[in-house]
Amino acid sequence: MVQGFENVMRHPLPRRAPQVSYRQAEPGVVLAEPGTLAVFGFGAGAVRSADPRWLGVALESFDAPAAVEIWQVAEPVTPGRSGDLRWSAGGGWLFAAVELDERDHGGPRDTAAAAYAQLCRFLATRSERHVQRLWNYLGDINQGAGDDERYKQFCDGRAAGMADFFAEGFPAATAIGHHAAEPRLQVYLLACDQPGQRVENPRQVSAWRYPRQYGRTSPSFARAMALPAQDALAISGTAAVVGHASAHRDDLIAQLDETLINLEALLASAGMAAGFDTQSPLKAYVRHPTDAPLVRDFMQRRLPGVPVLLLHGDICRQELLVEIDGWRYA
Ligand code: 3EB
Repeated sequence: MVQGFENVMRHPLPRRAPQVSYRQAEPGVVLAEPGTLAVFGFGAGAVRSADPRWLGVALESFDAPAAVEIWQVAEPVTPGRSGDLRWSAGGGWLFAAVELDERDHGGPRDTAAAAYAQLCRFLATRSERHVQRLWNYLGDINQGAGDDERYKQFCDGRAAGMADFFAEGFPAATAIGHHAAEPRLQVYLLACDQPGQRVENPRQVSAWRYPRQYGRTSPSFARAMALPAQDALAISGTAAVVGHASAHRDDLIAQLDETLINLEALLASAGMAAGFDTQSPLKAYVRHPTDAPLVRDFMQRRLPGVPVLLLHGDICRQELLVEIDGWRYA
């Protein structure tokens, strides 16, 4: 019907969320499947691919053999490159990734500024400019004291590189430290041609309002993002932070308990049913490799059946031992 068509043009159907899953598979096989927007491997041993949709994340997996993470959409996907960026787009969705060597940019601040400036410049040329979710991985994240800590320098550079691109609000994000030999900053994102809805956690001070003690530049992220069709929640890195303070120093299990309470609070805040399920892939970033079995046991006990990728990563506050991020489909 003509009237229906016009209505669709003015109020396009919300874009269905990409399907995110973990699988034991060769990247080549998954990249050949229709609708594959991105594929991620983890750690130095991951099989490589020259496809722009492939990203080798600089975090080691505690699982052997390590799974790959797959993003799939319902429509055909076009890959491309632009400067240091690799990207792919299909069905209104966009994956973009940039990897920069800090030695080419002079430290975490200027590297983050360069990465974000490139990403924002590219996004401005695209219809898929509504960033839903961002991931940041940088080396030695806790090195340096006070405002000089590398994470805080990264926060300064990220904000400078973003400039006013996220003036209406930040996307959901994760920032984790890796232990790769090369000082690489990896930033990748999921964007859409329709806006999502930012979600905050009533138990936590919004990160962009953290008091001065956490650095010159408040971290630029929302606690979660409800994707345009409200059919999935993209959950930012979530740790044992209550108010703005870290809770349960030196107590791994208490931090995990607190983190689960925060995750549930986010689901409630998003108006979603409680709990995670077999369709809700999560990642647990574990600071000390010796804690990995304890984290795995905890997750299996408290979130049975939930796919969890266990990764070795440093949380951006020295006292935090574990952080969880991921997805909940409605
Ligand atoms: C926190 O709650 C933990 O700087 O992008 C979590 C998620 C954290 C994202 C970021 C930092 C970031 O403050 C740290």
